[in-house]
Amino acid sequence: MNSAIPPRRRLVAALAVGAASLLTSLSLSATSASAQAPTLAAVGAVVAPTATTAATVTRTTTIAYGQNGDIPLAADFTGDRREEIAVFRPSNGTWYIRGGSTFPYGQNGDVPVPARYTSTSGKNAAVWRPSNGTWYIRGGSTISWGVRGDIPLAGNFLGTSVADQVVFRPSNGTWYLRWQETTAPPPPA
Ligand SMILES: [Ca+2]
Repeated sequence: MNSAIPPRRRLVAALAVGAASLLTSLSLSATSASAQAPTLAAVGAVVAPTATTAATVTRTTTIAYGQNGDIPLAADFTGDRREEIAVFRPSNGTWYIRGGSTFPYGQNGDVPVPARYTSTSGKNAAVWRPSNGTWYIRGGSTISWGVRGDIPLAGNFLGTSVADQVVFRPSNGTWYLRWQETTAPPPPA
């Protein structure tokens, strides 16, 4: 068997065959890995898991909503306990709520501060206007609280049924909180 080929040449030939086989194998492996790799997600598509444990799967997604200059917001406007993706567009003072409504509220320069200010199930659209330190709550009150230069925040800091109006004043590092609460009725006369 191959007795005409000197032993050294047989060894070289065998190595060449082995190398070719290895290259084929690597090529197949690369093709296989490529086929399994997640493709670049289209907008809104869910990307294949990037990390897994026995109990947790991490997923990512991308959603195109809004444009340059918009202020992104996350709040449950619809009252289903899930936050909507939303943006406030300063250029036209309009709120765009994904899966919800689009409506004008506020003006350029306003700071959006959505929160549950009223007893509705969802959060109210609201803006704080730096020029006059006023809160404008859609479906609620207009409240003067804060001055130009303050940073407004909305949150339930006091544990009442609705959100408080809060401003942080950078110049003195002070928080100014405003809230409403029900007092006990006066004793009978
Ligand atoms: Ca919602």
